[in-house]
Amino acid sequence: MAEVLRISREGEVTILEIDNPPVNATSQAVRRALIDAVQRAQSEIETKAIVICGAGRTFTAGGDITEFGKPPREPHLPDVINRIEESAKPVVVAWHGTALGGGCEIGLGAHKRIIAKEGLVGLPEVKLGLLPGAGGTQRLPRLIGPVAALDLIASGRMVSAPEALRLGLVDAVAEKDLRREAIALARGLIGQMQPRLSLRATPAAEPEAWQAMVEKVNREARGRIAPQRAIELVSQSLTLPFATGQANERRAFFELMNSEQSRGLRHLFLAEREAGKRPELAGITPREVKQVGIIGAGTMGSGIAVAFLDAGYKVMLLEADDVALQAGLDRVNGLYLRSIRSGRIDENTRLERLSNLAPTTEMGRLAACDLVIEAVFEDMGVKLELMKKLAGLLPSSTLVATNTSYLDLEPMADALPAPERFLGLHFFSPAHVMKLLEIVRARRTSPEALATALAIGRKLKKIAVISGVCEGFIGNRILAKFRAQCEFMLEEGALPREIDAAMEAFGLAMGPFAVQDLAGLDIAWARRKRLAGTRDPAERDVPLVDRLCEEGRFGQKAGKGWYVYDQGRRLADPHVEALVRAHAASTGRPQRAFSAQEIQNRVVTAMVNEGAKILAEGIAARPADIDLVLVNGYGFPNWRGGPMHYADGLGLAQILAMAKSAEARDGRGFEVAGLLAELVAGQRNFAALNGG
Ligand code: T1G
Repeated sequence: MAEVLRISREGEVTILEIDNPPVNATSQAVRRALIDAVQRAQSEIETKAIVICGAGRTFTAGGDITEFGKPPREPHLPDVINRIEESAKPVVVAWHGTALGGGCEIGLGAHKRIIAKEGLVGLPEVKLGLLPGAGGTQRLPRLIGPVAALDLIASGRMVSAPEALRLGLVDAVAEKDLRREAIALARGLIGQMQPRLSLRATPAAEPEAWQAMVEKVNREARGRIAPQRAIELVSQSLTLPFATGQANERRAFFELMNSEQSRGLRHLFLAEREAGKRPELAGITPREVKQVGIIGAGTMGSGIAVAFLDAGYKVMLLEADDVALQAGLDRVNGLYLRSIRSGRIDENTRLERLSNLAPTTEMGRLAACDLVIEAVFEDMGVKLELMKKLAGLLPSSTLVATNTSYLDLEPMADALPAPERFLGLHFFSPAHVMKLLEIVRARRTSPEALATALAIGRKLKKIAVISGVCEGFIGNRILAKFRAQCEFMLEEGALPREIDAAMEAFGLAMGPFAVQDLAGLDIAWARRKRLAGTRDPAERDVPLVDRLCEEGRFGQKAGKGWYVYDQGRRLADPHVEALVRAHAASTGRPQRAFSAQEIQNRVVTAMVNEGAKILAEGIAARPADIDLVLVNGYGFPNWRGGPMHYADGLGLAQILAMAKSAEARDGRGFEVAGLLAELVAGQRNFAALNGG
C-alpha cells in the first residue's frame, strides 16, 4: 500500500504530511496512519511538537466519498481527532488548498491553526445531505460562536483565509511559507498547557442574531433535512457536555448518511465528475482557446460574454450596428454592476474583466477568434444566413458553435466548410450564473471539438453535459413532456395553483405555471402558432395558452397570465379557473380531484419516460447526465438526485405501470419507452446503466 502519511522532523517538531492523492481524503489508511503517528509522538523524547499538513494541491477534502454508505472501518475520524486534541505535545494544523469537512475538523482538534493566503476552509457536508460527523458541530461553535458556526455548517460555504482570521477560525494566515510558519508556531507552544476546544464553553449567542440565523437556515433549507438538523446540533453545543453533543452528532451523521436525500446528492456529486469522462474522447487533446467571438449581444449573448470574461478569456462581441452594440455593452455593464452591488466582485475586477472585451460591428474581425458562438435570433433562416457569411470569413480551424435551444444543427453544419468543427453550446439564462451547459454533438462534430468544448465547460466552471441532436436536446425535450403533462391534468380536474403547489412541495423553486408567467406566455404562443401546421391532430393538445394570450394575458409582464399579479404578489384568478374548468368540461373527460402525490407522480413519469427514450436513442450517454441537466438547468430538487435517480428509488416497475396508464389516457404522443419495459423485465435500474 502506498505511504499515505509522510513523517519527517525539523528539530523538535515532527511533521505529519498527509499524502493521499488526488485530494488527501481521510480514508481508513490515512486515519490509521495519523492516529498511530500522533500516538507514537507522545513517547518520543525528540518530539516536542507536531505539525499536520497536506501534500499536493490540498490539505484534505475530508471524508472519502467512495467509502460512504459502506460499513465504517476503524479508527473512526472522531476518535483520531479526539486523540489529536488530547496530545500532551502541541499540535498545529497547516491548511492549504481546501480544508474541507473532516479536514476542517482535524484542524479543530488541533491546538492552533494556520492557513495559507490562498487557502479555503469549510464544512461542506450539507451539500452531500450530511453534517460534520467528527466533532465539527460541537467544536466550531465553541471556537467561533454559535451564529457564525451555524452559518458555515448549514450553508456549507467555503471561507477564505482573511475571513477565517476574522472569524477566529484560524490563529494566523501564513505570510510566505506555510510550512515554515507552522513549524515556528508549533515551537512557540512547546512546554505550554494546550487548550482543548472540547473543554471550552460555547460563547452565548446574541438572541436576535441567533434567531435571525435560524430563520435564514430554515428558509433556505426548502425541504432539505441536513441544514435543519444543524440548528439542533449547534444549539446543543450551548447546553450539553461535549461528549453528549458529539454522540448525538455521530448518530445524526449516520442517519443522514442513510437518507434518500444524501444518496441523491452523493449521486449528483459523482455524476458531475463522471459527465466529462467520455471513453470515446480518452487521449484526445483539446485545442487551445483564448479568443472567443460572440455574435449577438442580446440577453443570451451578453450573458455568455460575461461567462467567458469571468473565466479569463478574451471576448469579441459582435453586433449588427452601433446602436445594438451599445445596448449590448450596457447589458454587460449592468451585469457587472449587479455583481459589484452584491459584493461578488470589486471595481478593479470589473475593469480587469472589461479590458478583455472587444466590441465590434465588423464581422471580419472574428477571423482572429479560436471559437465563435452565435447567439442571434432563434430562427433557422437567420442562422443559416449567418453561417454562410462565417463560412467565407473564418479560417477552417475556427470552432463554430450555435447557442440554439431547439433548432436542428445539421443544416447549419451543412453551410460550413468544416462541419467537424461545428457544435452546439446551449447556455441557460442568465448564462453567467446558470451552472448547466449542454454541449450538442452534431453528426459530424469531431472528437477534438467535443473535447475542447468539455475543457471550455470546465474552465467556465459549468456542469457540461453532452447531448445529441433532437428537438429541444435533453433538457427542453423533457421539459416539453413535463409541461404537457401538467396541462393534461388541467383537463381532468386540477387547477394551475394545485399543480404549482404540488410541484413546489416536491421541491421545485417555482411551479410550472408560475414559471410560464415569469418567462412570458407569448413565447409559447408564438411557438404553438409556428408549429400549428405540423402538429399531429391525433396528439393530445391543450389550447389553454392560446385562450389566455388572446385575452392579452402574457404573464407577469402583463400583470396577468395563469395568475393575476398585484404589486408583485401572485394570486389565483377566478376568471382563469373558470376558463380552465369550462375547457376541461368541453373535453368530455371525467373530472376529479388530484392529490399532490398523484400530480408529482404524473410529472415524474412523463419526465422519466422521455428520459428513457433519450437514452435509448443515444441522445444522452448516461441516466446520470439527464439528472445533471434537470437539476442544474430546470430546478429539479438536487436532494432528489434528479428524475432518473428518483425513479430508481420509487421502483421502475411502478414508473412503468404509471407510464402505461399515461399511454392509455394520453394516446399518441405518450408512448411507453421500450427501455423502461426492458429494464423492468431484466430487474435492472438506471443506476446499472450508469455503471453503478
Ligand atoms: N473523497 C473522495 N474523492 C474525492 C473527494 C472526497 N471527499 N473529493 C474529491 N474527490 C475526488 C473527485 O471525485 C475527483 O476524482 C478528484 O477528487 C478531484 O475532484 C466526518 C466524513 C475538494 C473542492 O464534501 O468539494 O468529511 O474524478 O474534480 O474541482 O465530517 O472535490 O479525478 O477521479 O472535484 O479541484 C466533505 C468534496 C466530506 C468535499 C476539489 N468533503 N469535494 O475540487 O476537483 S464529508 C466534501 C470537493 C466528511 C466528516 C465527513 C471538491 C474539491 P476524479 P474535483 P476540484
